[in-house]
Formats: sequence, C-alpha cells, structure tokens
Amino acid sequence: MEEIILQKRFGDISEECAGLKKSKVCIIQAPYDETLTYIKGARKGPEAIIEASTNMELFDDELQAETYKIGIYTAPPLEFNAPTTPEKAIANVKDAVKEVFDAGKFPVLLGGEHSITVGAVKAAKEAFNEISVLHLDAHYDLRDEYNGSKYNHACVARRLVKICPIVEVGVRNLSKEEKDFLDTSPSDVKVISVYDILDSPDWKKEASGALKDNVYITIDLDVLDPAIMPSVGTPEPGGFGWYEFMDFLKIVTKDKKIIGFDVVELSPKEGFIAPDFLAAKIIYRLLGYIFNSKK
Ligand SMILES: [Mn+2]
Repeated sequence: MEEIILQKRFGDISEECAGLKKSKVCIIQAPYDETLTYIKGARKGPEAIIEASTNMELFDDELQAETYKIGIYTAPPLEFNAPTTPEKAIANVKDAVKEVFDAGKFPVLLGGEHSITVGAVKAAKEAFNEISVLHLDAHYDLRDEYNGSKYNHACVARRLVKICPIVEVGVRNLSKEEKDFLDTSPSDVKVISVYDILDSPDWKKEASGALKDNVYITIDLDVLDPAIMPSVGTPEPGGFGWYEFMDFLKIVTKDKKIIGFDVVELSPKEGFIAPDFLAAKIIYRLLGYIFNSKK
C-alpha cells in the first residue's frame, strides 16, 4: 500500500494520527452503486460520510476516549469506471481489503451498495479462516438472483452463506423466495428479525452467542429506522433507534473479536446532512467500542 494523505480524510484527523504506517485502521471508500434498483445514489455515500465526519467531535463522550489516537488512515476512493459489473467491483474490493489485512490493519469499508460486502468477506475468510458475519439489515438479501445477477445487492447474504455462517439481525422485509429458502433450514443462517426482537428480551445475547469468535460486521444503514436514517435506497419502516442499535454493537464487541466492518447503502440527500453525520458517528463509536473496550 502506498501512503497518500488526503485533504478530505475521516474525522479530519491530524496527519500525525492519519498516516498509514502508524494507523491501526484503514478506511476504504467504495463508491459503487450500479445494481441498485429503487433509488440510486450510494456511490456518493463514502464522500458524504467523510465530509460529515470532519465535523465530528473527536473526543468520544460515551467512552471518554480519544479514539482517533489509534490511527485512522483514509485511503483514496477505489475507482469503478462505469460500466463495472458487480463481479468486477467485488474483486476490486476484495483486493483492497486483502491489502489492509496483509498490512495487519483493520478495514472499515464505506459503500456504496451492499454487493461490495462479498469482496470484503472473501478477503476476511482468507485472512482469518474461521469467521462469521453479523449482517445488520432491513432486508434478508437471500435471493439467489435479482435483475439477472447473482451479485445484485439483493443477493448479498445468499452469496455470503457460501463463504461462512451469517447471523441476520433487524430484518423485516421478506420475499416468498427467501422464505422458501429459509424453510429448507440452511444451517449457516441464523435470523433474528424485528419480530423476534419484539418477542425476546434476551435477543442481544442470543445474536452474539450465535457468532463465531472472529466476526465481520456488515451494516446496511436501512436496518435503522427511516425516521433517523431516511437516506437509503430501500427504506423500510420499523427499524432500530440509535441507543438500541449502539447497545447491541457494544455487546457484540465485548463478546467477540471484530476483524473488520462495513457501512453501506448511504444514499445522501443534498442539503440533508443528519443521516450522513449519523453514519460517520456509528463508524467512530464502533471503532471506539472495538479498540477501547478490551484494553
Ligand atoms: Mn437493505
């Protein structure tokens, strides 16, 4: 990896803490959205998250910590010259994430549409072997094929199951095809839907307990309620609020070794920055949970 210090970097962190060599974390920007079916715009997600993050307070009030001191390097955005097939985009992301693992660093991938997660998880599987994925999403994403592609954003979880076990949390929009697939009891898929959450006070421990020790987290922002996260391609009512969501992430980071994560599907709305800021804040606080709690 070649160090390029960007003018616009996550958190507007000082060059001292944003250099590649000393950084524990590497931010990878993947502005890809060619398979989106409802509202496009996720290609602008990474840029909007970085922009919003420059307005963040770097002292974390909840953790009483300056998380940025772990070093957070922001790599230049990956290039996807249209037309780029999802297969090609996934391969591109896989290479980028592999480079980060090879350098012994922690990848944070910014989407872009959800299909790119497949590339990251392939790289994670090669680097750690025994892993599972915590898939946070309003949608099950278990279709075998959508719009003629097996790598459409609506198929991401189905592709992930071929790589490692997954635990889906917060899902609430199921197609008949996906229901039929789940009825075959695939052993590598554990589902905790919003209806399970409403029924079970112990769902957080149950979800965490279903994961292997090494966990890659993929956050499709539509897992959150559209009231706080309207800037997504396929909004769905009845999602998580902020505190509930962050509390769950805190529990998982205490229980498991998180090896990397992504935040995908932010489709920023011009002049409406609260959702962009929320996405930036999830990333920074999650890094805080991961890097401050176990010391
Ligand atoms: Mn989704």
